[in-house]
Amino acid sequence: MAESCAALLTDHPALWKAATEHAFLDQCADGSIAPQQFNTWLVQDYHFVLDFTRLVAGCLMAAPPQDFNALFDGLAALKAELNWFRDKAAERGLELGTARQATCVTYCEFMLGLASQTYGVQATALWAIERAYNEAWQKPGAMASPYGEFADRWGNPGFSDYVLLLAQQADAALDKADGATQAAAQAAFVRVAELEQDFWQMAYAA
Ligand code: HMH
Repeated sequence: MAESCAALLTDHPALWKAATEHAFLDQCADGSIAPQQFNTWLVQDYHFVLDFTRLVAGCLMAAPPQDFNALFDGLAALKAELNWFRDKAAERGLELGTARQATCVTYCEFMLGLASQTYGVQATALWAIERAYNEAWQKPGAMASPYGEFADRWGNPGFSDYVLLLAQQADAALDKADGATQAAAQAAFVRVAELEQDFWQMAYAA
């Protein structure tokens, strides 16, 4: 049977739970996160989103025309998101030129490496990365000020719809794909889950 986004989630419950639940998020929800830790995440995630944007551009290079509109919408949202990160960093007096931590570098290299994979693998990774944040930022429930704005960026219903569309596109690609692409898509999903878990932890390693 062909791999699908729903099957990837049900086949790896513990891994996905670890990717989408973390003390960092719980501490944002109850307001107890140390500002330094939140700021560490913010700066590193800005660097992450720069290379994530390149991943989406790579998907556009490989995608069938019927998938273009979702990717255009994704890129437009990333334009707004990168400007929003710059605003948040300025409000907090943060230096975005700060070096990337090793975990961020590893995640960025993984994302750039996806460009040499087939579209089914790229589409699966794109979905998994967006799904991770969509789920993670919603799980703790309403967040203490000022973190509600951050939770809403990835937890809002429009973003959830976008994630569902990305799953449909990945499923359509995987449905037609050979066994090698399906195996590589599963491996990419597992790697995303591992890297997401590491990324939350990185906030505590400044
Ligand atoms: C680490 N994963 C990470 N950062 C993000 N901004 C997203 C996923 C969603 O774009």
